[in-house]
Amino acid sequence: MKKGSASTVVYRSDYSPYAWQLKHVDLRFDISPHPTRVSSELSMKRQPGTASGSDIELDGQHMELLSIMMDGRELKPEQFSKDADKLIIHDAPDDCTLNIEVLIKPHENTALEGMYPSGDFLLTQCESQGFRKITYFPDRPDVMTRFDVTLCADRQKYPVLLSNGNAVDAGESDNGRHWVRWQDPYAKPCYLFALVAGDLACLEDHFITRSGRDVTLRVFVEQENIDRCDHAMQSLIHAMKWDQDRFDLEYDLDIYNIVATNDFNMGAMENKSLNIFNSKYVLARPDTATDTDYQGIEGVIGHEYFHNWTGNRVTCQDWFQLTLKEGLTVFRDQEFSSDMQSRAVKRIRDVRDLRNRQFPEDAGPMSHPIRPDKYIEINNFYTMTVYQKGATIIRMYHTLLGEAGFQKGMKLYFERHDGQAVSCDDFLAAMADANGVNLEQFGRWYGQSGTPEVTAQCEYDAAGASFILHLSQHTPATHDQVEKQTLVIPFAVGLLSASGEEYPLQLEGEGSTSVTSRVLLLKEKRQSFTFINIPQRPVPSLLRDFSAPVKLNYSYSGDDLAVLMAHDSDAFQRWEAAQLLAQREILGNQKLHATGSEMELSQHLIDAFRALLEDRDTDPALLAEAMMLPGEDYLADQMDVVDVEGIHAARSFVKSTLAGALRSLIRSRYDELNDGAPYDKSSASMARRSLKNICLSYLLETDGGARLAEVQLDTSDNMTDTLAALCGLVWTDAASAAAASQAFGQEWKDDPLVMDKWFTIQAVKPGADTVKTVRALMKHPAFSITNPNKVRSLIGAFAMSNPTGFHARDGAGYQFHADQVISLDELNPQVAARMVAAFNQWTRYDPARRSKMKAELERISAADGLSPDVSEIVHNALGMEKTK
Ligand code: 7MF
Ligand code: ZN
Repeated sequence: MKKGSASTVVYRSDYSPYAWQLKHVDLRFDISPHPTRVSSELSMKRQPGTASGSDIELDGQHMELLSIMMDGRELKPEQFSKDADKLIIHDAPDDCTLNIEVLIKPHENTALEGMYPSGDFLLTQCESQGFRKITYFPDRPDVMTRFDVTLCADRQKYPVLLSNGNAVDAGESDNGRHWVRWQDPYAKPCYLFALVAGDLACLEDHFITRSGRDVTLRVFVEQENIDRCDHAMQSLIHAMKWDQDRFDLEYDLDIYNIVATNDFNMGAMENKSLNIFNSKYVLARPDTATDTDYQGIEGVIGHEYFHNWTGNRVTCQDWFQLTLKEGLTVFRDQEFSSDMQSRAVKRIRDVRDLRNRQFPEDAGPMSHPIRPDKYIEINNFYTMTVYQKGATIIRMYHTLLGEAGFQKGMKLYFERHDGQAVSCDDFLAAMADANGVNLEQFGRWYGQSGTPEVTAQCEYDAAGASFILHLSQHTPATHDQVEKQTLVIPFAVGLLSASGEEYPLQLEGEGSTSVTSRVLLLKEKRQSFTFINIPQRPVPSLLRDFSAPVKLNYSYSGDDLAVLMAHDSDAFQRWEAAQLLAQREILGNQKLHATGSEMELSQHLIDAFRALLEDRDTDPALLAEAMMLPGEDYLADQMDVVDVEGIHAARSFVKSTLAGALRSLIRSRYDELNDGAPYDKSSASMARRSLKNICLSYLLETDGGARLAEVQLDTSDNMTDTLAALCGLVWTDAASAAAASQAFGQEWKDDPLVMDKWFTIQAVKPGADTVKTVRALMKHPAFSITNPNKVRSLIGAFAMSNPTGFHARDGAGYQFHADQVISLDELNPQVAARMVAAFNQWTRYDPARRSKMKAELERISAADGLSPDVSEIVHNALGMEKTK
């Protein structure tokens, strides 16, 4: 389905309120696959004080208009005008009622936006601008109204009929049809509307809120999945309790429904009281879902639940303010997961994600501030920047104001804005006013793109027992913005003695203190901080807990890193030191590889890893994170011109050399963790599995490793251990790999989520040949180009997570990928736009690869009827050349 409409740029500065108030809307859906009839009644009132002109502008696309009435009279052709995107009603009275009837065709909808089928049921996805494909409506988040919805469908085919709010009435109609009437008492923007119709099974439970409200909780899934809903339900109950305990926020309706679908463009959607989820984030059973899946479900269920206050009760004035709800809700789901699991491990994973994915985005052609100033296709701005960098900016408020101050700000935010559509400025004002502080300079984080660099220099005065920390900041120019301002950067530090004790941090001019970790505020271009009563030259522990989303320039000595790794009281910092050590080792070897010299491993890293393997006190999940070498993409990001093969070779060399040097220690840790205890999903067990499987991945680099993996595969009672063993065999090209993979594929051929894993394992196998495997797998019966999960797990995984495959020298990976983007764009522009972003870093490669990628971008750009989604990304990517 092509969008067809011309690309136009939308600017944040052009915002103006809608001229009409929508007092109420009544919708009726006569549901059948081809087509569905949608009847709406809109009660409109002109906003007092708006400019004259009495046209009513409604958005609408891809639908057949059957009739329009105003105040009970059919409109004559001259009373309205209509084009591909809009319906304009002329000369409307100040108070009027519109009745509109349209036909839509859910079964022709492959874009999965608006109303569409999944399996045998029908559902909707409206954020951000999908409602305009359902009926003519002011499709903008600042138009909030109460919805009454009647769904009418065949009882046999669609026994379950769901929408937002409360089911208030139901009955039978002719021809075996039935109807259900839903009423949502809260005004909401139309992007939060949803309906679901089908033959779904449900798991039910209850949650009694703090004030005694008995909420019915239901998880709806296709019949065969009913035994995979328990973890989602438990996660929902935990989320509801957590939001009361930590944020003082309670649920506000008597029903909370969750529906799982295999066909979804993204993770999940927070529609009021009717969340819709990608089945990946609902369905779990020990034999089908990994520990990462279980944690992902908890996080996403939490995220959508938390939106009920941060997003639904208080929503966004316009889509430029997306980070208002998303950055804040990601911060809330991160805190939820931290409180439920291990805080340090969660922090490490979030920071790794930000560095691996958001930093490159911000240095590339799609660079934008967390609150963008313009867009062509808003769907392209659901980005790592808006979500993940947005969450770090909320985290910085928290760091600056403390938990109590932050909660005071949240309370004022809800007092002022409940029921409103507001802006990021309103959030900042609530935080500032509640705490009596000025956050004006801090507000620059909303408008400035790019990753700031902070440079640290240390000076120790032995005679004066003082230590001076010189900090300076600089934000490099980005593709979208050249001039950069000075930011407020909360910079957390500690100072350690050579034997690992932490010194009290007393700044010059202050009284004595026992505090050993503190947050310095870097507000100027450069600032110096003098610490006194420091008896020996200390090892600085800088940017503790990653207190700001910046790149730190500081050259730690190898000895400093060893001290931090062994002793820092901040677990995040111990991990960071291990990563820096490993990164140096790998990048050093990449240089040797590039000059044709023999690669070598220093004793430093071997000693560091030995210490990890002998550590019996630290959380095994943290040890596992520390043993995980930096990824090839992150390493690539540290180089001016990416050396694809060199990075792969150096990283493999470091891994296998470590494995060889420490083999017996790794083996004994593996054996100790591989204790045959039956599976359980406690965090302690997940932690042990993660360390066990990291050990296995090292052992697979040594003789006999494959045998261990084969035994683990045979005896495993859970998907985490199974997948770790299978991945290990496939990626190391073990003799048994092909048979093991074939057996797995056969066993799970009818299970879409497990088959996604199977596609990914094969798609990310390193090497220039993998493109052939991927091409062949596209013909597998379990693959489907119209299913976003399949596209992501095969094509996406290959292009984004297989550097030696995608960047194969002959350009076969690029060509394959461009072909897929072009055919996908005709079906699902949103997913195609996500895929084409694999080319965004093209200018960072050698000339031969650059010109091949550029040629593919140009080929895509020239394709017929390209969607605005793909065209915006490609256009920006090609524009990158000028700035290089
Ligand atoms: C956790 O934000 C973090 C982010 C929009 C769709 C879900 O609730 C959402 C929706 C996109 C990208 C990431 C996420 C979501 C969307 C997401 C989900 C869980 N409002 Br697009
Ligand atoms: Zn969200």
